[in-house]
Amino acid sequence: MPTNHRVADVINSFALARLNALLRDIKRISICCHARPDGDAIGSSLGLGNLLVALGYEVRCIAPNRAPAHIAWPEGASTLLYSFEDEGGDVKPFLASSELIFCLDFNALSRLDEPMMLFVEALTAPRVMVDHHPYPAAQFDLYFSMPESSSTCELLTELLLANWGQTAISRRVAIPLYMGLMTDTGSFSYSCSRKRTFEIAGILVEQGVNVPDVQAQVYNSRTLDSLMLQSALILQHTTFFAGRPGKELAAIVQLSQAVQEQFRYQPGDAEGLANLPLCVGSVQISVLLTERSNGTVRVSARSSKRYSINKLLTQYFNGGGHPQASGGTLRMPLHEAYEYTRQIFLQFLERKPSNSELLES
Ligand SMILES: [Mn+2]
Repeated sequence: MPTNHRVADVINSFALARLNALLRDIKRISICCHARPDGDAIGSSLGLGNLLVALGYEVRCIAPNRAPAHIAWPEGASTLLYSFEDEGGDVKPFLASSELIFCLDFNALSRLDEPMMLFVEALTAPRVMVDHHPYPAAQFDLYFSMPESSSTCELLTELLLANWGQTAISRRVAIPLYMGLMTDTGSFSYSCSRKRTFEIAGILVEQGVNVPDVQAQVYNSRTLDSLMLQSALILQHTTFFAGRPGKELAAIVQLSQAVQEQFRYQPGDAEGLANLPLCVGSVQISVLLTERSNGTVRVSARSSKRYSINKLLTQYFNGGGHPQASGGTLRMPLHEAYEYTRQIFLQFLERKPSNSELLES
């Protein structure tokens, strides 16, 4: 895992001065987020995009892949949001002629996935990273990195407050930022929610966010297929293991290509699925294995506060992330990925000294 020591881990006046110098006398700005964008990636992109448009810049938010509908609704999405894979709105010429590139919610260019990564890597415009994942790569010109921040949207709001003040956060800036804050924290339920997260949420509400409306747009806008997919996966394609019968400690959900076809799977349909087994009292670790059409398997792992899994994901799954929410990729068929994952987590759970504490409960 590459590390970098020039990283500014707080929003200090030196970093802000550099940002403002980069923004001076330029016109065209691209905002990029990670592949298979989530609420935090799209929310931070649109929040910053709407603010920069209000300041007079020409802006495009470019995600590697198309954003699912449940997160692509905030104002600004229809005019600013494009995907590299669709190549709509001349994204390549726009990117190539951008004078500044914001990189939001990712810490290494590889998170753009190959076609877009290779394209962006070759550009000479300065890159400003704003992200809450630990260990950023040495691929950016300016860093706003804060791993203790719940989400990129929390950190970005902090940055906007520090540089432009609360009045610059209009309703159309606040709504997407709140969406990302809400989705990355599981509606403020995950361990990443801290005092400052609620303060930031309060500021966004003060700027005009309608809380139940955002909640409904994101979570009550699913298709029947996606609900049926989720139900079928839990009923037929989830294995609970480790611990004692009835008190299993771990779960693996397998989302095969066949099941994806059966339920007309769309990106976003599995939203929240990796977390779902954690709602069982005994379950401390949950893994979603998604079979991709290119033959690889996407690994999405979640854990309770008792276990930190990001190092394990780096070591065994070509990935990484947050202590309680990490991802990776396996280059093997799904059934092998399942066996491999089960073995790794069985060993991990057996090795943990905190197991004794678990047996008592
Ligand atoms: Mn995030």
